Amino acid sequence: MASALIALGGNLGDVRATFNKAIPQVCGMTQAALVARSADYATPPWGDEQQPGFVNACIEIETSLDPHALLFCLQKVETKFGRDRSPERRFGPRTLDLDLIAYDDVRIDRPELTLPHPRLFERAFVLVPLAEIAPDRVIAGRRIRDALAAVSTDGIVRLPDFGG
Ligand code: PH2
Ligand code: MG
Ligand code: MG
Repeated sequence: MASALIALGGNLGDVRATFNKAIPQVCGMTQAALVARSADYATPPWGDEQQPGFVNACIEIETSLDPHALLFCLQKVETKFGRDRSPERRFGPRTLDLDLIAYDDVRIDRPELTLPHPRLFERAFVLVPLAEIAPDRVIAGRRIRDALAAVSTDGIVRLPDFGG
């Protein structure tokens, strides 16, 4: 079994409800156990500021799928929750984004999949939820809590528990 870290994001529709439905589907489809789930965070849009704010979260799963098979499942779940890549602009609005951040200590450098995620350390919207569930995990030689300390978390707000 491998430990995979997945970042969730979205800014169209009821994103928190989407997360709550998508997470069990990811686990079911990837023969995975959910190890940890962060809180949801409201985050300012990064990369393309002309769009609504995002909700972001991270999960850790234990899976027996290899990284490519896992990526394929994540894309299927994205599509199921209304993700349509055809009209999408880079860094633009989306219903559900499921990004594979790390898979054990595996390194892959291919057009369809780079592991660990190449932009992980630039993105407070990934590091904040990740530091909640895996502060001492070392990815590409950096401890997540240290990577978080090096970025600005301005505008990121932890949301109260869902339904609470
Ligand atoms: N995802 C993007 C582009 N910008 N900004 C935030 N805050 N959160 C995201 O998940 C996000 C983004 C494209 O995947
Ligand atoms: Mg993304
Ligand atoms: Mg993505």
